[in-house]
Amino acid sequence: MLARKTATRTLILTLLALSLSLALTGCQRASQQGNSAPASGVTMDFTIDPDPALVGQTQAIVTLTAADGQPVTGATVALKGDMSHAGMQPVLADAAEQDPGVYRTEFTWTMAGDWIVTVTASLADGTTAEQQFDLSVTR
Ligand SMILES: [Cu+2]
Repeated sequence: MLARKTATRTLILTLLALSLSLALTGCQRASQQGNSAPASGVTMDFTIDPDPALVGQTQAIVTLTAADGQPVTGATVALKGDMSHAGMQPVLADAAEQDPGVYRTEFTWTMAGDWIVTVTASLADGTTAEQQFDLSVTR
């Protein structure tokens, strides 16, 4: 009798722990909505061409503007695309400066759905600006 009670309690605890961990992983990304502002005073703009994004290869354009309105030149700009669900490889790309303050790269969306693009700009003055952009990709 005592052994059976313990077994039942163990089962309940296991189920509780399992459902809790599922709930946590399911909500992990939902709390990251909205764009986080970069700390350095640099304004970061992220656009894609074509827009709206379709699955496959597109152009991703990052524009960096200083607080005084001048283009931010000489930065190293890295992009990382994550989908809102777990279990996918992130898509990585480095953008090259095409015009002053305008950084461009080819970017391949590997699946339709909601993406979170993290843009990290290492600036010439040694500081780093990072911002996340939400993007929906269709077939
Ligand atoms: Cu996916």
